Order: sequence, then C-alpha cells, then structure tokens
Amino acid sequence: MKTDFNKRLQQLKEEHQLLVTLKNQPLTESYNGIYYRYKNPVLTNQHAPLFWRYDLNPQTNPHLMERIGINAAFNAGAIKFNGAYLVIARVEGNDRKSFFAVAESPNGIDNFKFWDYPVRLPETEIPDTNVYDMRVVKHEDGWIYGLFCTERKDPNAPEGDTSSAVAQCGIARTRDLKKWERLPDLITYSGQQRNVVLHPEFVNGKYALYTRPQDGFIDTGSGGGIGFGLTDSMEHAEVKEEVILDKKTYHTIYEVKNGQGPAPIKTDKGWLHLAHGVRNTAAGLRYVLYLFMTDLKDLTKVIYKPAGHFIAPVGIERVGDVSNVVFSNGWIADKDGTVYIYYASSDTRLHVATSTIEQLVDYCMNTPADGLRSATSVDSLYKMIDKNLKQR
Ligand code: M1P
Repeated sequence: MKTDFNKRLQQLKEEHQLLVTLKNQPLTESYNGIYYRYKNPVLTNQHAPLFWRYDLNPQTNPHLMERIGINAAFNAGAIKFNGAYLVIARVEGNDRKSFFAVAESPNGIDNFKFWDYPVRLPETEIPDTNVYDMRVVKHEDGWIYGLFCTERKDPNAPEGDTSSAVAQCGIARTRDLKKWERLPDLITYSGQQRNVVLHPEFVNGKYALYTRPQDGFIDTGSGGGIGFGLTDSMEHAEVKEEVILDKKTYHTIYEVKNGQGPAPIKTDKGWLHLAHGVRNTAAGLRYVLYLFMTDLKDLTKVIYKPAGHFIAPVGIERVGDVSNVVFSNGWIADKDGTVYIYYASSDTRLHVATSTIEQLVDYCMNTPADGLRSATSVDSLYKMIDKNLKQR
C-alpha cells in the first residue's frame, strides 16, 4: 500500500503540536495541602521532535517510518535560565542509551518543548557507555555544573558476564546549557557512585558534594546513605572523606538505599532536601520521594525529617519500564516562593508538582518523625487525635 507521505506527515505534526501545547491543570481533588499534582506529564517520549525520529525526506523515507525511536523522557535536572523553566531530561532511545536534552517551558507546568539538538556531551578518555540523571546547579563560582551518572562495563566482569557495570559521577560545566565542557570524573574512595549532587555554595572555601557510596551497581552493599564530602576543585574533583548524613535504615521507606535528589534549596530555617528512598517488596523495588532539612551552618546535621514518603507513585505513575518508581533530580524555586518539583514516574515520563517553600518547610518541621516502630507511629496518631478532640 502506498503511503500518502504528506497527509501522514501533516497528521503527525498536528498530533505533536497538540501534545506539546496541551495546557496542564493542577489536580485539586487530590490536593493534600502540601503540593499539587498535575493532570498531564510535562514530558514523554512523544514530546521528542518529529525531526529527531523521522527522516522527513519522501525520497529516502517513502513510508514515513520512524527511524530513531525514543523510548522515554524522564529523570530531569531543572534550572530557571533567562526567565524560562528548563529541564535537562534523561532521554532514552529504543536502543537503551540515555542522553541529555533540554526542554523549555514559559511557565514550568506545560508547553515544554525540546531544543532542536540534544546535548552533545564531551567524553573523557574512557568513553561512557550510558549517561543519566543530571543534577544541574548554578554554583556561586559562576558556572552551571551538571553532575550525572556515567556507566561503563565492569572491566573486571568475568567472561560471559554482559551486565556487570560500574557507576561513577561524571562532571560537565556550561555557561549556556548548549556548549558543555567535560571535566574528569569525580574520584572517591568508595567502589561506585550514583546520585552525586553539587551543593550550590562554597563550604569553607571548598566545593561540597552530596554522594551515594555503593559497593555494587544496583546493590549498595555496605555503602549506601546520602554522603557528604568536600573537594578543593571541580577541575580535578576528589572527595577523600565521605560522611553519611542520612543513612539507609531498617523498616523505613529507605531501607535498601536512598539518594539525594536535586541540590538543596536554602531557606531561613535550613537547607531543604528532596531525596529518593528505596525499599524491597515481593513485587520488586519501590522508589518514593521524601524531604528532610539540614542545618544552615552544619550541612551534615539533619534537623527535620518527616516520617515516610512525600510523593509515592499513584495510578498510571506506577506503570512503566521500571514500575513502582518515582524519582527526582530537579526542582526550581521561584523568587515568589513557588517550588516546581520535577519527578519522573516508572523510568518513563516526567511530571511536575507545585508547592511553596513555606509549605515544604512547614511539612518538614511539623510532620512527625519516624519512630521506627509501630507503637511510636500509634503514639503520633494519639497526639494528633487528642489535640483535635480536645478542640471539639
Ligand atoms: O530505576 C529506578 C532508578 O534507579 C537508579 O537509582 P538508584 O541509583 O537510587 O538505584 C537510577 O538508575 C535511576 O535513574 C532510576 O530512575
């Protein structure tokens, strides 16, 4: 059957335009007083421009076939840049390779459009097999840094083992998010690293990093927890000592592992952190998001930590390539106090939730902490019930 090239192309263009201009709406019916979820994801694989996926020349692609499939658009760093809301998404092709691509929105909640070209990330002398989960930070030294996971085949894997990998922290910096300079990978003295994040300010004249030491690629082993360390320079970044500021803990939502999300936001009550926690279930790993705060002077001191999850996957968010996962590596705090939280669901698509600094700080300071036992959870409930019933 002959393809009507022009008719189909027109239809594809119209569908794409409809998708990328779709207005988003907060879901008021599920509002918990803390944040709003939104009706539509802000990015999906279908947001990728047609000219990434299709050869648009009828001579070389008479059937208008998709030539380069995009599988997913998810875990995104985020930054406000020249008045626009930018996410630097992990885009994954059908070939399972991830790369970074910037999508821009005028309002942070919809109309995200990918820039024409994805990021062409320079490599070190040891090429990356896969790169993902960039945390973008405007540091007080003036550079915008992107810290990401670089994954390579484990050179010590026994013959025939085609899946063992090594994760380390790759580092790049930019002034315009278009041209990137690659710096040497972070050196730490832990086996592997993922979820490494740069703190936006100098600490005692040094760069400060949140780390996640791990023994293996998936299993953190004796490592795990959100670590913290200092380095003299980002051009040869080396953390000689990591202290764990938020450890994985038995029978919590971060029992198996956890990791810093985006860089923390400074508030007058402390640094506000978004992180992910992982626990194991009969249905596999479950990834949720949680919040905590650290001291303004001592960045390794957790001062507030609400029990349980802040965002957990619901509905369609629970389904995707890696189901039952929410993950975040990007948020934007506007000058008026609005916070745009970009979280991905099930390694497939990207969503936004909105809140304010005031609400998030209130949530951290006034949600009961985890007492780590059923009885202490019931104690928290009793306190709440007593207080409310006394008011009747
Ligand atoms: O598949 C869920 C997530 O798994 C990894 O996160 P962590 O290192 O905490 O296990 C990352 O690969 C992340 O990209 C992914 O979303």
